[in-house]
Amino acid sequence: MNITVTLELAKRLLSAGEEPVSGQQLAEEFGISRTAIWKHMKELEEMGYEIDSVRKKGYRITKSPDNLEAFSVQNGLNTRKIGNHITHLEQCASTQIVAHKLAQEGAADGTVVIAELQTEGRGRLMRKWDSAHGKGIWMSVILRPDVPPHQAPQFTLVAAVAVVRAIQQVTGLEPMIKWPNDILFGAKKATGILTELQSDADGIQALIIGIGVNVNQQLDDFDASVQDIATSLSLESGTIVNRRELAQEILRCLERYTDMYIEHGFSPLKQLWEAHSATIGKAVRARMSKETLEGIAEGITEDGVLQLRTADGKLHGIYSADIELK
Ligand code: BT5
Repeated sequence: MNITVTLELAKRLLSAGEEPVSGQQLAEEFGISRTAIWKHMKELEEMGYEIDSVRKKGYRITKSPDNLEAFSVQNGLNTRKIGNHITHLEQCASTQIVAHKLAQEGAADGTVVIAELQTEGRGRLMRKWDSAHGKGIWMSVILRPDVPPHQAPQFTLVAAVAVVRAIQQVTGLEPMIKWPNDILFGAKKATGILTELQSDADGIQALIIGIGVNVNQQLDDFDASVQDIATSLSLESGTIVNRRELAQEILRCLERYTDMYIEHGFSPLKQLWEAHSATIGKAVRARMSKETLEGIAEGITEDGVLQLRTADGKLHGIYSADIELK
């Protein structure tokens, strides 16, 4: 059975929506027999699709499996550019690596790479990102904004707002953002964001925004090293969350908020970010490469720099650090 044809058939039926498509018509369009069409339908059912075969009228997909195949994410996505091109991989080392390569080869603004499994998912400073098979959303989005390189870190904050909004929308949960890149429930991390940059003398060539969302892991799906610090949307909500719906909403929100940022600057995003912040107003410890500072996180600047006031009354601008809430 040719899997590409099977998936093309799924795409064809999904684009027809509620309308059944006859076996005869599919057979003609695909240049194969009606029996072959029937066999592909059985194959799709094995993949987790639910197919209604209406006598005389044809086939209709009533439910898609929980996968992040490009066409099922694109179906009903309705974005202008983010997600127009999606590369979906069953497995890769890291979607960041794949996206960097695609960006170098000229991939369009808004191209997305999604994997079911990452064997070498990475966090900041080359830390490991645990990416269980089929349980999360492991994706990288290539953006080509016309902004100077020093604004790149703001995209991490914009992406955090987008992911929080999408999680709220799809699950009703209320996550918080810990500066700069963690999305938390209480003290436990459900999402990490990693923004990487390709730039040259002309400025930003591409931003690669890596988003890792723990969606349906149960505790023992996590690597032992993160079991105490990680959580998933399923653990928080007590239900299984539809990864496809969530991935779509993240892409929509990412488009909405990056557009807002590019048109109106950081101010409106700063307000949204602060509204979801777990950091502002709190006593924190900021570990940087050379020093550690303790104090009250007073806010973020228009540039997304964290403002930390130490006990001696001094205000420090923190550009990059690991923050511990005390
Ligand atoms: C991050 O780094 O939080 C950024 C994570 C970005 C992951 C995405 S997945 C798609 C794309 N492809 C990639 O290869 N990466 C991106 P950082 O702030 O450095 O946090 C890393 C730390 O989080 C680790 O050292 C662990 O302590 C913890 N951690 C690792 N996996 C986790 C998980 N699944 N859930 C919660 N915490 C985790």
